[in-house]
Amino acid sequence: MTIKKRILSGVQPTGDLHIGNWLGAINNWVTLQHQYETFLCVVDLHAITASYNPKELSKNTLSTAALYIACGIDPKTCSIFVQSQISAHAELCWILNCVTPINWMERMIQFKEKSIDQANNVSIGLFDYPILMAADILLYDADFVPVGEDQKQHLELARDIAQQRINAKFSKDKNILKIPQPIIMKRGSKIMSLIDGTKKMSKSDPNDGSRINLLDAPEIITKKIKRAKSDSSIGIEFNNPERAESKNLLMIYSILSGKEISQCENEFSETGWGTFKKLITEKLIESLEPIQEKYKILINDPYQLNSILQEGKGKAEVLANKTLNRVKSKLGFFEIEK
Ligand code: AQP
Repeated sequence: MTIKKRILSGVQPTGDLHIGNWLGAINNWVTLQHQYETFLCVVDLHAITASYNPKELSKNTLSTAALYIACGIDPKTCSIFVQSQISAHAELCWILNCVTPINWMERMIQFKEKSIDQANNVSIGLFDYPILMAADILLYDADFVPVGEDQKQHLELARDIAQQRINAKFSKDKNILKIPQPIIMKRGSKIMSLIDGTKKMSKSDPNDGSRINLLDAPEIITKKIKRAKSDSSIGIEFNNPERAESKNLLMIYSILSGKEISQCENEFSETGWGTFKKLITEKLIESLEPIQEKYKILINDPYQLNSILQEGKGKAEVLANKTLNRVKSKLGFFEIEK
């Protein structure tokens, strides 16, 4: 029997999951889940790095897990778990904090971008976000991490910390931590905002009209696409740098329809925005309908969801504690003799 390579990934329960999270992350996991041993985390400790509502956190955590499954993740094949349920994440994060130079962190683009939005309310947690993410990945000896464009720099950091600050410093022979490789998914790796094609579609954008949420009703989708930014040109193009919104919507259409970008470009070379918006609205509604139906069933069965998360926790915890103990032992922590 060949042993499957392992992947790990996750989404923050920071609000309503949108088509960027789906097409850029979850949809790729669905493709990869049978080829790899798959661990999927709801990263709730990351979700508190910006201001949040404690009344919503637990609800969003459950809803995110339900959406993984509604989008096609098979809980019989994959381990789905909640990050805060496994204390090894926070513990390894602290150890990694203590070996990572601060100037490595000052380069992190996502921190710079997000701290602008948060003005005077930037937490140490937001600054530390990439190290917690490194701990998430490294705890599970992940071989691969499927990442979108926006997370590439964070994975690079995780690799550097593991190699240069742990393995090279604390072990002469065998690696203490496995060095993960990225799986860069090309299509959908950056879905942009509906109201500004140069900005990433994001859960935390205060304007709900900037994104299509996975649970948006058909009439909301219709309204959002109607109001989505367009331009005065005829034809929906992909490669014109002046037309970011056209590129973004064509990309979304191409993924949802399963057609190549070039095929879509030909199909819509003479099409006006009004017609194209109608077609993409129909595609979105049709694609999200089965997800929404499955979600409704799952979220109304908290007993089943809990038992899936309980089982995922059990499998994840064994691996996480094993890695944490290996790191602590190599880094010189006291161990009680048995
Ligand atoms: N717009 C996007 N296009 C493609 N992929 C995206 N992802 C997020 N937005 C897009 C991918 O979704 C996964 C999980 O994201 P996350 O929730 O952990 O954090 P994020 O990247 O910061 O996502 P958001 O929606 O922008 O959340 P907030 O606003 O809370 O920060 C990642 O794999 C990411 O690449």
